[in-house]
Amino acid sequence: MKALAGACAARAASDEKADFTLHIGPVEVEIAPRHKIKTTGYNGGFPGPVLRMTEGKPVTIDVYNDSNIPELAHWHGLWIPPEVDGSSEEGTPMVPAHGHARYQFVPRPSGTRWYHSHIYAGRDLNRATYTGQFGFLIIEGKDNPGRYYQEVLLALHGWDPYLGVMKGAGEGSLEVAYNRFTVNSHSLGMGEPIRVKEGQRLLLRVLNANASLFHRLALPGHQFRVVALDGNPVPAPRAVLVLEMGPAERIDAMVEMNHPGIWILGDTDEQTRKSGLGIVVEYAGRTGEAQWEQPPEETWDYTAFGRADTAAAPVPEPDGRVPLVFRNKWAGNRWVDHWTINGKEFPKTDPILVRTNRRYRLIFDNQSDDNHPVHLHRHSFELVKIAGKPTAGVIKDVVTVPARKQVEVQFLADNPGLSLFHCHMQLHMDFGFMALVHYEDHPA
Ligand SMILES: [Cu+2]
Repeated sequence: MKALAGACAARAASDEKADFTLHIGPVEVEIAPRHKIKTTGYNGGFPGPVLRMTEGKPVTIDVYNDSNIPELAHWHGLWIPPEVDGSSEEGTPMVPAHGHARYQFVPRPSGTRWYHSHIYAGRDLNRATYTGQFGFLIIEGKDNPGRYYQEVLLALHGWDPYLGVMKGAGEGSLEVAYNRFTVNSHSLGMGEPIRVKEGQRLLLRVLNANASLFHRLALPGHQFRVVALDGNPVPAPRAVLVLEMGPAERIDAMVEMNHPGIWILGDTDEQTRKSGLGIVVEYAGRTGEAQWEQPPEETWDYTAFGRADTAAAPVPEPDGRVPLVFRNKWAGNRWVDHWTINGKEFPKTDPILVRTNRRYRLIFDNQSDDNHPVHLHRHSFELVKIAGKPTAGVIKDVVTVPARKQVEVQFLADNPGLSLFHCHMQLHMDFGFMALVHYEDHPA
């Protein structure tokens, strides 16, 4: 089907009604008593509405931009054309201030996806992913087996951002920090709890919609059985005590409700949890204060969910290998670092050249002291090696490359057109950490 975007409002009015409508505009949300967040959101609040689609069934989305700046909504994790992907770097037209765009595409693949603003913010922390412009986009598989669980969607976000010199970051470099946090629309204890019954099974779909921070979550007395990463079922579902996720990552986890009480599902970092990052889980018939217990130290390891037989059945050799070296460039004391890929800052970064239907190994070499959650648009990739450890079968669209480590992923170039590759930390992507995939056999 033909991809359309940027149609004018008059034209849309004469067309069929859209399946979904988003209004971008100013919102005011009381995340805690006497603490209102004034930001830009979708349809009057945050998170935006849950967009539920069926894999393979075409959808029409109308986006009305009632804000004063040109905006873009990016449909994160979908295999759709660049004209509708929601990235100006790929050629998607901006939604003008007080303008409108209509998007039509075929949603795939199935799983936990999301949508968010995809514009430049720079040092303006009232823009892009710092705002309330984020929401779940769930693509149901064609043969969805009936639900035997209660589904709970949790989107994590940080508020009142500021630029400051952080402990542990590059010496003297500015990073973004946050004074408040929310899970969905409220700080810990301020919204409705997750109400459960003993013996019930929950499917948690967790999204880290923070513009720059990693989060580690625990629920005292319970285990998370991780069944999907970035919405894609993992070969080896496994129970863990702590979920760790970088910006833009999603985790689907089953939780058996077998430990009655009132609990805090929250960030393992005390300061972050006390600043709001958590939600109360309340068993029927239980009352009292919500309880927290610090979980034991546990290392998050993507390869734990991968295929164990990598020696016998390794990921096939690629048609091409693309080494990508990440470095920061000191810009001065109390300045924001710049970022380079193979020595160059976007838009001067070298294109990643591919040909249709060939397989490419991206070799990420992080020569910086930060962890980077890197994202490839319009494609999914398979994890091949994490810090020297081989794996296979874990399919993602964001992967965290740990500081001073290497990560290898492989993808099939089967979706021609420009595709953006970038660090999902807003400050990093805005200060150089982006590159474009070019299909040599389909010049843009
Ligand atoms: Cu980064």
